[in-house]
Amino acid sequence: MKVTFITGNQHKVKEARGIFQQFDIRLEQVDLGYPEIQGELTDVACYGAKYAAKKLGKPVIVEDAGLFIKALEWFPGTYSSYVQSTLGNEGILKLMKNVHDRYAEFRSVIGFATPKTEPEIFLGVVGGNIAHHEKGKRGFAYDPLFKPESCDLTFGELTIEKKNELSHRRRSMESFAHWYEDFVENKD
Ligand code: ITT
Repeated sequence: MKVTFITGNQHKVKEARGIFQQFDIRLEQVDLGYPEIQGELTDVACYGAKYAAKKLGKPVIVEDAGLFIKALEWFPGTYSSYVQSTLGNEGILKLMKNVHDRYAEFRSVIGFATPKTEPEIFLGVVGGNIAHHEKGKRGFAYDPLFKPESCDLTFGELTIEKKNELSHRRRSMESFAHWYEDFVENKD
Protein backbone atom coordinates (compact mmCIF):
# COMPACT_ATOMS: atom_id res chain seq x y z
CA MET A 1 0.00 0.00 0.00
CA LYS A 2 1.15 3.48 -0.75
CA VAL A 3 0.16 6.85 0.64
CA THR A 4 1.34 10.38 -0.07
CA PHE A 5 2.34 12.45 2.97
CA ILE A 6 2.12 16.21 2.40
CA THR A 7 4.75 17.80 4.62
CA GLY A 8 7.87 19.90 4.51
CA ASN A 9 9.23 18.32 7.69
CA GLN A 10 11.81 15.58 7.06
CA HIS A 11 11.79 14.47 10.71
CA LYS A 12 8.10 13.68 10.47
CA VAL A 13 8.69 11.67 7.30
CA LYS A 14 11.45 9.64 8.93
CA GLU A 15 9.32 8.91 11.98
CA ALA A 16 6.28 8.06 9.84
CA ARG A 17 8.29 5.61 7.71
CA GLY A 18 9.36 3.81 10.89
CA ILE A 19 5.79 3.68 12.22
CA PHE A 20 4.30 2.46 8.91
CA GLN A 21 6.90 -0.30 8.45
CA GLN A 22 4.86 -2.85 10.36
CA PHE A 23 1.78 -2.01 8.28
CA ASP A 24 3.43 -2.44 4.93
CA ILE A 25 2.54 1.15 4.01
CA ARG A 26 5.04 2.89 1.75
CA LEU A 27 5.21 6.62 2.12
CA GLU A 28 5.81 9.09 -0.64
CA GLN A 29 6.56 12.63 0.53
CA VAL A 30 5.35 15.69 -1.34
CA ASP A 31 6.29 19.11 -0.01
CA LEU A 32 3.32 20.81 -1.60
CA GLY A 33 2.61 23.38 1.05
CA TYR A 34 -1.01 24.01 1.89
CA PRO A 35 -2.84 26.98 3.36
CA GLU A 36 -2.72 26.60 7.16
CA ILE A 37 -5.98 28.14 8.27
CA GLN A 38 -6.14 29.39 11.85
CA GLY A 39 -8.07 26.96 14.02
CA GLU A 40 -7.92 23.68 15.90
CA LEU A 41 -5.49 20.98 14.72
CA THR A 42 -8.47 19.11 13.33
CA ASP A 43 -9.60 22.07 11.21
CA VAL A 44 -6.10 22.54 9.80
CA ALA A 45 -5.70 18.82 9.00
CA CYS A 46 -9.15 18.58 7.37
CA TYR A 47 -8.66 21.64 5.24
CA GLY A 48 -5.10 20.70 4.26
CA ALA A 49 -5.99 17.12 3.30
CA LYS A 50 -8.92 18.20 1.18
CA TYR A 51 -6.92 20.90 -0.53
CA ALA A 52 -3.91 18.64 -1.28
CA ALA A 53 -5.99 15.66 -2.47
CA LYS A 54 -7.80 17.91 -4.95
CA LYS A 55 -4.61 19.59 -6.08
CA LEU A 56 -2.66 16.34 -6.64
CA GLY A 57 -5.63 14.23 -7.73
CA LYS A 58 -4.76 11.37 -5.37
CA PRO A 59 -5.21 10.21 -1.77
CA VAL A 60 -3.06 12.09 0.73
CA ILE A 61 -2.39 12.50 4.42
CA VAL A 62 -1.37 15.69 6.19
CA GLU A 63 -0.48 16.07 9.86
CA ASP A 64 -0.94 19.04 12.15
CA ALA A 65 0.79 18.72 15.50
CA GLY A 66 1.57 20.86 18.51
CA LEU A 67 2.73 21.08 22.11
CA PHE A 68 0.02 21.99 24.63
CA ILE A 69 1.19 23.11 28.10
CA LYS A 70 -1.43 23.04 30.83
CA ALA A 71 -0.02 25.78 33.10
CA LEU A 72 0.15 28.13 30.07
CA GLU A 73 -3.53 27.53 29.29
CA TRP A 74 -2.46 25.02 26.63
CA PHE A 75 -0.11 27.45 24.88
CA PRO A 76 1.62 27.24 22.37
CA GLY A 77 -0.95 24.74 21.02
CA THR A 78 -2.07 25.76 17.57
CA TYR A 79 0.65 28.45 17.57
CA SER A 80 3.42 25.85 17.99
CA SER A 81 5.11 26.53 14.64
CA TYR A 82 5.19 30.26 15.15
CA VAL A 83 6.35 29.99 18.75
CA GLN A 84 9.09 27.48 17.86
CA SER A 85 10.53 29.89 15.30
CA THR A 86 10.23 32.99 17.51
CA LEU A 87 10.46 32.23 21.26
CA GLY A 88 12.05 28.81 20.73
CA ASN A 89 12.64 26.31 23.52
CA GLU A 90 14.50 28.83 25.68
CA GLY A 91 11.47 31.13 25.51
CA ILE A 92 9.18 28.33 26.66
CA LEU A 93 11.54 27.55 29.55
CA LYS A 94 11.42 31.21 30.61
CA LEU A 95 7.62 31.13 30.64
CA MET A 96 7.82 27.96 32.76
CA LYS A 97 10.24 29.42 35.32
CA ASN A 98 8.95 28.74 38.84
CA VAL A 99 5.94 26.88 37.44
CA HIS A 100 5.31 23.79 39.51
CA ASP A 101 2.71 21.97 37.39
CA ARG A 102 4.71 21.02 34.28
CA TYR A 103 2.11 18.79 32.63
CA ALA A 104 1.97 19.03 28.83
CA GLU A 105 0.66 17.07 25.87
CA PHE A 106 1.93 16.56 22.36
CA ARG A 107 -1.05 16.20 20.05
CA SER A 108 -1.07 15.02 16.45
CA VAL A 109 -3.95 15.00 14.03
CA ILE A 110 -3.75 13.16 10.72
CA GLY A 111 -6.14 14.19 7.97
CA PHE A 112 -6.70 11.74 5.13
CA ALA A 113 -8.63 12.65 1.99
CA THR A 114 -9.07 11.54 -1.60
CA PRO A 115 -10.18 13.79 -4.45
CA LYS A 116 -13.63 12.25 -4.12
CA THR A 117 -14.08 11.71 -0.38
CA GLU A 118 -14.43 13.99 2.62
CA PRO A 119 -11.51 14.03 5.09
CA GLU A 120 -11.11 11.40 7.82
CA ILE A 121 -9.39 12.45 11.03
CA PHE A 122 -7.10 10.46 13.38
CA LEU A 123 -5.92 11.82 16.72
CA GLY A 124 -2.89 10.88 18.80
CA VAL A 125 -2.00 12.35 22.21
CA VAL A 126 0.85 11.68 24.62
CA GLY A 127 0.96 13.22 28.08
CA GLY A 128 4.17 14.17 29.84
CA ASN A 129 6.09 16.96 31.52
CA ILE A 130 8.19 19.93 30.51
CA ALA A 131 11.79 19.44 31.64
CA HIS A 132 13.61 22.19 33.53
CA HIS A 133 16.34 22.38 30.88
CA GLU A 134 16.68 21.28 27.28
CA LYS A 135 18.02 17.76 27.18
CA GLY A 136 19.21 15.64 24.26
CA LYS A 137 20.21 16.31 20.68
CA ARG A 138 17.94 13.85 18.96
CA GLY A 139 14.51 14.50 17.50
CA PHE A 140 13.52 18.05 16.56
CA ALA A 141 11.85 21.28 17.67
CA TYR A 142 10.26 20.80 21.13
CA ASP A 143 11.66 17.28 21.67
CA PRO A 144 14.45 18.29 24.12
CA LEU A 145 11.79 19.86 26.39
CA PHE A 146 9.29 17.01 26.62
CA LYS A 147 9.47 14.03 28.95
CA PRO A 148 6.73 11.53 28.08
CA GLU A 149 4.84 9.87 30.93
CA SER A 150 6.58 6.91 32.53
CA CYS A 151 9.93 7.93 31.05
CA ASP A 152 12.77 9.83 32.69
CA LEU A 153 14.26 10.99 29.43
CA THR A 154 13.09 13.66 27.00
CA PHE A 155 12.12 12.86 23.41
CA GLY A 156 15.39 14.62 22.55
CA GLU A 157 17.32 11.91 24.40
CA LEU A 158 15.46 8.96 22.88
CA THR A 159 16.34 7.06 19.73
CA ILE A 160 13.84 7.46 16.92
CA GLU A 161 12.68 3.87 17.54
CA LYS A 162 11.94 4.61 21.19
CA LYS A 163 10.22 7.92 20.40
CA ASN A 164 8.18 6.03 17.84
CA GLU A 165 6.98 3.61 20.53
CA LEU A 166 5.64 6.39 22.73
CA SER A 167 4.76 9.40 20.62
CA HIS A 168 1.60 11.25 19.70
CA ARG A 169 2.57 10.62 16.04
CA ARG A 170 2.74 6.88 16.67
CA ARG A 171 -0.79 6.96 18.07
CA SER A 172 -2.38 9.02 15.30
CA MET A 173 -0.53 7.20 12.50
CA GLU A 174 -1.24 3.78 13.94
CA SER A 175 -4.92 4.52 14.15
CA PHE A 176 -4.86 5.83 10.56
CA ALA A 177 -2.95 2.71 9.39
CA HIS A 178 -5.52 0.29 10.88
CA TRP A 179 -8.34 2.20 9.22
CA TYR A 180 -6.44 2.50 5.91
CA GLU A 181 -5.90 -1.27 5.67
CA ASP A 182 -9.69 -1.74 5.62
CA PHE A 183 -10.22 1.24 3.34
CA VAL A 184 -7.84 -0.14 0.70
CA GLU A 185 -9.31 -3.66 0.99
CA ASN A 186 -12.90 -2.45 0.50
CA LYS A 187 -12.19 0.21 -2.08
CA ASP A 188 -13.12 -1.75 -5.23
P1 ITT B 1 4.33 20.39 8.16
O1 ITT B 1 4.99 20.76 6.87
O2 ITT B 1 3.95 18.94 8.23
O3 ITT B 1 3.17 21.31 8.55
P2 ITT B 1 5.62 21.54 10.54
O4 ITT B 1 7.02 21.37 11.05
O5 ITT B 1 5.15 22.91 10.17
O6 ITT B 1 5.48 20.53 9.29
P3 ITT B 1 3.39 21.24 12.47
O7 ITT B 1 2.73 22.50 12.02
O8 ITT B 1 2.58 19.99 12.54
O9 ITT B 1 4.67 20.86 11.58
O10 ITT B 1 4.06 21.42 13.90
C1 ITT B 1 3.94 22.58 14.70
C2 ITT B 1 5.24 22.80 15.45
O11 ITT B 1 5.43 21.74 16.39
C3 ITT B 1 6.48 22.81 14.54
O12 ITT B 1 7.39 23.77 15.05
C4 ITT B 1 7.03 21.42 14.71
O13 ITT B 1 8.44 21.40 14.48
C5 ITT B 1 6.67 21.08 16.17
N1 ITT B 1 6.50 19.65 16.33
C6 ITT B 1 5.58 18.86 15.69
N2 ITT B 1 5.75 17.57 16.01
C7 ITT B 1 6.80 17.53 16.88
C8 ITT B 1 7.46 16.49 17.54
O14 ITT B 1 7.14 15.21 17.37
N3 ITT B 1 8.49 16.81 18.34
C9 ITT B 1 8.85 18.09 18.51
N4 ITT B 1 8.29 19.12 17.92
C10 ITT B 1 7.26 18.86 17.10
